[in-house]
Amino acid sequence: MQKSPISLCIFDLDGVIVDTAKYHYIAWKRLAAEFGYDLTEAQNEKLKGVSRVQSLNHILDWAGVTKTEEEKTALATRKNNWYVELIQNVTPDDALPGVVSFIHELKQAGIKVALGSASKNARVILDKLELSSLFDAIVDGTMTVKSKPDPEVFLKGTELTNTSPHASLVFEDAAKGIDAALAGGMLAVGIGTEDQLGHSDFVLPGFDNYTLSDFLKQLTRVKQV
Ligand code: B16
Ligand code: MG
Repeated sequence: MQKSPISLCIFDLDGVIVDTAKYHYIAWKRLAAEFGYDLTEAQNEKLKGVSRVQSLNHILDWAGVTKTEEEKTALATRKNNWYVELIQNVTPDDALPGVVSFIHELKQAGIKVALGSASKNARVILDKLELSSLFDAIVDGTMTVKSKPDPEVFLKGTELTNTSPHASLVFEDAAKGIDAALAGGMLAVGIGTEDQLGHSDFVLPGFDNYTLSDFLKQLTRVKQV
């Protein structure tokens, strides 16, 4: 098999490894209902990859509600408590189709693997999925100051694994995450649809039936080696 021009693959968590967006939605919807606002699924889509505080600010804007900083902190904490309760139900079976075997293939080929997630709960979720030990580095929302589209979360992954951003590639389901990877000088693969993620180097619907060999073929098309 051909050699990979990529030494590190960074995976976003929510929407790439596991679908926790449904739990974020339940918790945000419950919170919004408290101030009489009905959060829609379409709005929840816009919160993917967005930090907890920024998500709350968006919801308050949409609802036309103003809160003090103190109230916002209390609201975000309440939402997170509900979310944490919901993610207790996550099991290894919740990993999205094909992603775990694809990660194993990368590792067997000597390609490092890192997590780059905006979530402060990422480690708990990886533990529930029983995947933590697979990662050479785990970067989560507790380790960053700037949110995607800033590349900080992914650049930390390259630093922790001693890899150049130019030899790194990010798998992301959020448009802002793709922007972050490209801003950091990495290749970016969108997990989702062309219409949302058309600015990626290439787009996959997911990892179901996706192999290392498919990946290497697609890489040679986008990267001159
Ligand atoms: P938390 P990702 C993101 O995860 C989620 O997509 C986003 O909806 C959430 O608000 C954010 O994490 C923060 O999560 O409240 O658990 O810190 O896609 O970057 O893995
Ligand atoms: Mg995501």
